[in-house]
Amino acid sequence: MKTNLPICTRTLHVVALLAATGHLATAQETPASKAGNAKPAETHQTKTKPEETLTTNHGLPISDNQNQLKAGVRGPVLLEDFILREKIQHFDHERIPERIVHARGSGAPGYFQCYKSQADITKAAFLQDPDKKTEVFVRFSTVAGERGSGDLARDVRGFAVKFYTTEGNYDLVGNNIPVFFIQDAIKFPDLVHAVKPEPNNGIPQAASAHDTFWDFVSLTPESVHMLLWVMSDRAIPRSFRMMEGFGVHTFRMVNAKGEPRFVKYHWRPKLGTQSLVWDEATKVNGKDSDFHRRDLWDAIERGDFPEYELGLQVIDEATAAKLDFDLLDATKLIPEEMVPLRIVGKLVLNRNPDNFFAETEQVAFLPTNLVPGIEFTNDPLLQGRLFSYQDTQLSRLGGPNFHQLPINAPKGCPFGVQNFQRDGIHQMTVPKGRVSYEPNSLDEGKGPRENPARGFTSVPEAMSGEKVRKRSDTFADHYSQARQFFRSQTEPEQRHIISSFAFELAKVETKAIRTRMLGHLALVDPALHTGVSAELGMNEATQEIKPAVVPRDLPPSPALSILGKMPKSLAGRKIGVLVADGFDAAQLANLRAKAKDEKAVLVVIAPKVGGAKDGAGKLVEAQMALSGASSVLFDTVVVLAGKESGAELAANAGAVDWVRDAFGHCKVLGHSAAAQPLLDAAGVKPDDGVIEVAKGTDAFIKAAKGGRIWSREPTLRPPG
Ligand code: HDE
Repeated sequence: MKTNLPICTRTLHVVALLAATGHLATAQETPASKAGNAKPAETHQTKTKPEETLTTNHGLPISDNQNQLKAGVRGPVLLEDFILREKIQHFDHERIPERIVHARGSGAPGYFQCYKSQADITKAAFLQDPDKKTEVFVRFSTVAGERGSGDLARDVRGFAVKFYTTEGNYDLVGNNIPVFFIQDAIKFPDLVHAVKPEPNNGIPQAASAHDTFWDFVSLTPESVHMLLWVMSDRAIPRSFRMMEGFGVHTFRMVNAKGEPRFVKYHWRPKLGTQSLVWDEATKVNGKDSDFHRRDLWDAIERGDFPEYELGLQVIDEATAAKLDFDLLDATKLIPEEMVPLRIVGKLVLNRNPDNFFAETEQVAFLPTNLVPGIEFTNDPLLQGRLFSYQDTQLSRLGGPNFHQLPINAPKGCPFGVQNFQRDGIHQMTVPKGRVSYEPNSLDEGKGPRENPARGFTSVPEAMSGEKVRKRSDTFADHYSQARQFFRSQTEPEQRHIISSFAFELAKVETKAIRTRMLGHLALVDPALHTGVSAELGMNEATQEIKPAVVPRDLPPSPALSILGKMPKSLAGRKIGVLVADGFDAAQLANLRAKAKDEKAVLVVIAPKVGGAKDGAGKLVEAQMALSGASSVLFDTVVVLAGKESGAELAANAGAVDWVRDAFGHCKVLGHSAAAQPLLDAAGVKPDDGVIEVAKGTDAFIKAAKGGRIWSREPTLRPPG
C-alpha cells in the first residue's frame, strides 16, 4: 500500500490544476485523499446519446477511453485489448512518407474565375464562362527541406494548383521562378541528391549552401540562369501571398477548331511580389519557422483572402519562329516585353483547410491531369514529369487508389468517375455487377463508353527523327538570359544577388568548386563576377569556362525586377508597434486607424504580454511579448515609449536587438521622442526611414508604404 502514496499526491496535484482551469467535471473533482481509498482521478467525459458515442474504427461503442484492459488494476495488460491495439496501431502508422521534393508545404482551397471566355485559344470548359467559379486547391512549398524544415530557406517555392473542373481535375504544378535548373528529366535525381543534405552526415537541412549542390551546378552550365534567380530575392519571399507563380514549361492550348497555340502560364499576386532580406530570413527561421504557413493561415482567417491573376503568354507559330531560343527549353523564358501577358482570370483562396493531413499532405498533383483544350509540348523536362508524379504517389499514398481520397477525387465532374478499373489496395468504391471490361454486351449498354466528341484528344503533331540520346543544339546558350536577368535588376537587387552568391560559395569548402563557379559568373556579367570574387576575397582565382555558345547582350527586361514593380502600399503587410509604460495612447490610436485604412495589420507588442500603461496610467493589452515578437516578423515597426521606459528599453538587450534588426533590415522605423535613447543604443542613424511620430503618423505611413530604405544598406553591410 505504501507505494500508492506518491501516486495519490501527484494525482491530487493534477486534479487541482485541472479544477483550477475548469477542465474537470464536478464528479471527478474530489478524489479521496487517503491512500488506499483513491477513486479513479482521470477525466471521463461521457455522453449518453448514441450519435455522440465514441467508437472504434469499426463502429464499436467505447465505454472507457482512459484505461487499458488489465489483469487487475495493478496487473499487466491483456493482449486481448483490441481497442487499445487498434488505437495504438493506427497511431503508429500516422506518418506517411514525405514528398521526395517539396515536402514542406501549406495549402488552401478557393476558386478560379475567368474574366471572359477564352474560346479563341482553348476549348477548356473552365476557361469559357465568366459567371462560373471553379473550385481549386493550392499548395505552396519549399523544395529541398524536409517536412519540418523552416519556411525561410533560400529555395524555389512550389505553386501547385488543382482545378476541380467539370471535365476532370486539371493540375498546374508550377514554381515561383519561371525557369528550371536542368533541361532534361534524366538529371532530376542528380540535382535533387546534390541539393538535399549530404548523405554521409545529413547536413545541411533546407539549404543549398554546401559543396555537393555547388559541385553539381558548377558542372552543369544549363543551371546558370536559374542560379541567378535562386540567388535573387525571389528565393526568400515575404509571403506566399506575395509571390508570382509560373508554369515553367511551354504548354499548348487548342480551341474548338483544333487550332494549337503555345502558352506560358503566370500567376500574379494582387499584393505584388515582395521579399525579405537574407539576414532577416535566417532570423525569421529561428523566431518563427512557420512564418509563411502562419501568414497564409492568418490572412485567410481574418478574411483577407490571397488573390492572384492568371496571365498567359500566347505564342502562335509566327511568334515562335522569331524567338532566338527554343520554346522547349525550360531554362529559358519569354520576356514580357516581347510577348505581353493576357490576363484571363483570378484565383482566390477563401478558406483554410479543415485538416492539414487529409488535404495539404495527401493532395497529389499530377502534371498529367489535363483537360480537353490543354496539352503538353515535347519539352524534355516536362516529358519526364509525366511519368514521375503518378509513380511517386503510389509509394507515398500507398497504392493505386489515391485518386479516391477526397482531396484528389474530381469533384467538379457532374457524372463522377466511371470506368472498368477495379480493386487495388484501399479501394473505396463498391462497383456493382459482373462486368469489369469493355467492350462488353452484358451490361446492356448501361456502362460508360468512349465519347469522341467530349473526350480528350491530342493535336496530331507530325513526328519524325532518329532514335537518339542527344540534346538539341538549340538548347546550348546557357548565359545570355542569365546576363539579361542580372542586367534587368535594380541596383539593390544586383547587390543582393552578388552577396547571395558570395554567402553560398563561402560555405563551399572545396576551393576548386568556388573557382569553377566564378568562371561561370564571369561569362554572365563582369560586375557580377568581380563583385562575388571580391566578397569571397578570391580575385585571382577564376577557372576559365568555355561556353558552348558565346553569350549575347539581350535588351533588359524590367518585368524581371521585383523592386521595379513594387506596389507603394501597406496592404497585407504587418506593422509591429512596441509600447512601453507612459506611451501616448493617442499615437497608438492614430496608428491603428491608419493601419485599418491602409488594410495593414497592426500588432501591439509590450515588454510583457499583459500590456503596458499609457501616459494616463491605463493598461493597454499587448498581443505579443517582446521576447516572442522579434522585429523580423514585421514589415515596418514603431516604438512608443514614455520618458522612463524609453531609458529602460535602452538598457534592454531584447529591445536594442529589436530596433537594431529593423534598422539593419532597412525597414521604416517610427518612434516617439522618448524612445530616442533606445535608438541611440541600437546605433540608429537618422535618415528618410527613421521618423518621429510625435506630430502625427502621416509621414511614417507614407514612408512605410514606400517599402525599405535601400540607401541605408551599403553603409550597414558594405560588400566584402
Ligand atoms: Fe516536381 N516533383 N519534378 N517540378 N514538383 C514533385 O511529386 C519531378 C519540376 C513541382 O505541392 C514530386 O508529388 C521531376 C519542375 C511542385 O504536392 C515528384 C522533375 C517544376 C511539386 C516530382 C520535376 C516542378 C513537385 C514529389 C524533372 C515546376 C510539389 C512529390 C523532370 C514546373 C507539388 C510529388 C505538391 C513535386 C518530380 C521538376 C514543380 C518526385 C522528375 C520543372 C510544385 O514526382
